[in-house]
Amino acid sequence: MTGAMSENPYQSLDALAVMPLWRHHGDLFTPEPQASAVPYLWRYAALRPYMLHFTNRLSLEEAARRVLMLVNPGLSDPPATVNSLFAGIQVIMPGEAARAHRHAANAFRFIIEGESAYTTVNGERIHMRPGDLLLTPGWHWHDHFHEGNGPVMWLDGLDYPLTNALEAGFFELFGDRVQKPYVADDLSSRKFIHGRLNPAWENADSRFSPVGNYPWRETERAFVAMGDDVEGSDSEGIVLEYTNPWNGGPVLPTTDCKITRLRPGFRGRLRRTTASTIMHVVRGEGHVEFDDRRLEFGPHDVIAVPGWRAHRLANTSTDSDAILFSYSNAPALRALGLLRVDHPESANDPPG
Ligand code: 1HN
Repeated sequence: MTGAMSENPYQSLDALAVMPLWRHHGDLFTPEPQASAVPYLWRYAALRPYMLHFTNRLSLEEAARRVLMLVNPGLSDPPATVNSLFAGIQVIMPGEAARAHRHAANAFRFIIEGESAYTTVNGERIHMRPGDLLLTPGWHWHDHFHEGNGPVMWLDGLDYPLTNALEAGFFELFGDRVQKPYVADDLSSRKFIHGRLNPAWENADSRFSPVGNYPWRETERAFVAMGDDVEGSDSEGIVLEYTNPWNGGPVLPTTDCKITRLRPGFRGRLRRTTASTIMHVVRGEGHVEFDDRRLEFGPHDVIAVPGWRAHRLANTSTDSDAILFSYSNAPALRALGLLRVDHPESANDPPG
C-alpha cells in the first residue's frame, strides 16, 4: 500500500473524490421510485386575488412575465410542480405586451379566463379563448398581447426542470419588444383543423405538433360526438389525447396533453405510473385520493400527481361532468424505456 492512510480510511475518501458504493447502494437503487414531489393542490380561488393584486403593482416592463409559480413543497431546486414539469398561472391586462423571447424548454398555455389576448409564435398570431390549448414548442419565439377588456389568465406548462437537469437550457431575447406577424392569424390551427386531412405540401417534422392552437370548441365537439356511447377507461375516465397530426403522437417531445371527462358519480380504479402528471380542473368538482390524503378539487384548481403514487379519480357530483386538462412527462419516459403503468391490485405491466 502506498501513501498516507489515516486511522479511518473512510475519512480520506472525500478528498480523493470517491465514495464506497456499499454504503450508498440502498439510496441509489430503491425497489421502486421515491418521488420527492408530494401530491398537492393549488386552489384557484386562493391565487386569483394575488394575481389581480400584482396587475396593479407590477408592470410587464418590470416583470417580463407576470406568473405565480406553483412550487411543490417537496421540490425547490429548481422550483417545480412535479419532478420534470412546471405549472404557473399567468395574467395579462389590456394593452400589455409580454416581450418576445425563446427558450429550449417546451411550453404551452391552457386558457382559464378572459378574451382578446393572443400570443405570437414564430410570426403567427394565435388568439386565446377559455379552454384553448396553445403550444410553444422549444426554441419558438413567443410574445403575448392583450387588446380587449379585463384580465386574461392562463395556466403555463413548461418542461424546464428536465431541460435544466439535462443542462441543455438556452434562452434568448428577441431584438424587438414584440414580433411582427408574417403569416396569417391562426393559420397553423386552421390548416389542421379537420384532424384527418393534413396539408400534403408541407414537410412533416414529427418532433412536435405543428398546431398552434387546439380550440376548446373542437375539444367540446369531440366529447359531444361520442356522448355516452363510450365507456372510457375504468381508471382514467373518458380521456382524449391532443395529438401531433403528423404521427398521432404527443404534442411535445417530452410532454403529452390530455383532456378527461369524468361522468357524474365516476369513481376510478386505483392507478399509478412512473410518469408525473399535473391536472387542471376545467369545470366540475371531485377529488383525487392517495394513500395518505384526499385532494378535493373545484373549478380551475391545479393538482400535482407525482410519479408512482397510486391515486383514484372521482367526480363527486351526481348530475354534472368533471372536466380535467392534464399533462405528463410520459413521452420522455417512454423514449427512455422507463414508462410503467399499473393498477396496484394487479401485477406490474412490463416496461413499455
Ligand atoms: C415563460 O417564458 C412563460 O413565455 C411563461 O409566457 C412561464 C415560466 C418559467 C420560465 C419561463 C411565457 C414561464 C416562462
